[in-house]
Amino acid sequence: MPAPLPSLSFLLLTAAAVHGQELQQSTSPSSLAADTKEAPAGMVFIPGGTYRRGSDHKFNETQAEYPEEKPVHEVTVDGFWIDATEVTNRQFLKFATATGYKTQAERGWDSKDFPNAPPEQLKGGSLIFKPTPRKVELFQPGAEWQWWQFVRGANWRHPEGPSSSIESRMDHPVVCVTHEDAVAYCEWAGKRLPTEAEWERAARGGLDDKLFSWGDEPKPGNKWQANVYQGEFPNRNTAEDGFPGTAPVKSFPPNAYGLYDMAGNVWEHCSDLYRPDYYKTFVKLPEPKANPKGPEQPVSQPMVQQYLQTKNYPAEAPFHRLAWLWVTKGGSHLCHHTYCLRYRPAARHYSESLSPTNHTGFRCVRSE
Ligand SMILES: [Ca+2]
Repeated sequence: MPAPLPSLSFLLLTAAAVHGQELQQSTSPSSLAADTKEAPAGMVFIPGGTYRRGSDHKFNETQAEYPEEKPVHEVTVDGFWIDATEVTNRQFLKFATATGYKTQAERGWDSKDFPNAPPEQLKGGSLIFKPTPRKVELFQPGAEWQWWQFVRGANWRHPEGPSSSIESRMDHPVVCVTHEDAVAYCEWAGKRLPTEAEWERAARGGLDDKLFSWGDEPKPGNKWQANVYQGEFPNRNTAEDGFPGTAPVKSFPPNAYGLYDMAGNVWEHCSDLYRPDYYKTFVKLPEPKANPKGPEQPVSQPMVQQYLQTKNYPAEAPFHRLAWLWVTKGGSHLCHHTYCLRYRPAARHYSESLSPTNHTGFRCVRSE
């Protein structure tokens, strides 16, 4: 079964009053958008065209399944520019300094959105990975709470909590940022988040039907091609690839388009809403299918859990935007082949803005 992302959706269970309400607008730095008449430095042009999106790869019986990637189908995207690397702490600091922007994890949550939540639960923070002391059963319901903890005061400036710092990690990807935080940065930079279709086009580097962004071999030449997790997840990280956590961007070879860390390191926010059945509905749409922007109706994590069990979504009333699921791509330094073999271009996962994590970041694109 797919490994779920831990969620703070429980906040919403005590906040029925917010259903149907719009999210309070956060500080928008768009008025400070940079003047970018030409493609900025650090971007790579991805040619437009048609490619085969998704994967129907047959994994062995010891591995998880990834039905959300099926069926494989053709998608056409226009050419676009994309950042060669994930947005770094150095870059995000420049944005935050210029605009005064505070991320969701820094601001915390608004009591108007969660009138029944205890004040302590509204303080800002992020989900932080903590290794378990011993081997654990990975796939039982709620198993992920054994290695994810919500830490007050954990945010992009303090990725493991108040006593941690990015001082020695300025070239690492920024983490603990939500979809909205990433959008705010993109607007300031005169860019935008990639669509899921653009992201996979870029990650494949022209290699349709290949398992990884470098080919089908997990470890060609006995060399790790991405910052992922080695050893026994989640209790023993051997960091055989050299990095027990995030790595500085460009620490591993680029793909054929010259893009770094399209596999592993941190999950990357896309502009699409996430639905696990999106590809199944997409292939039934009438032509043309160029430049798809994802499903129109959001789902929440509880809705997805019910869908995975029953193949039907609950008839749920409109729910808070903070619980909308947004697509993330690429996998992270916490992906292990037995549990989350998602450092593949076809892999799909999600974020919700209730749950910033210290293995999720982003990169930006610009239209041609
Ligand atoms: Ca690693």
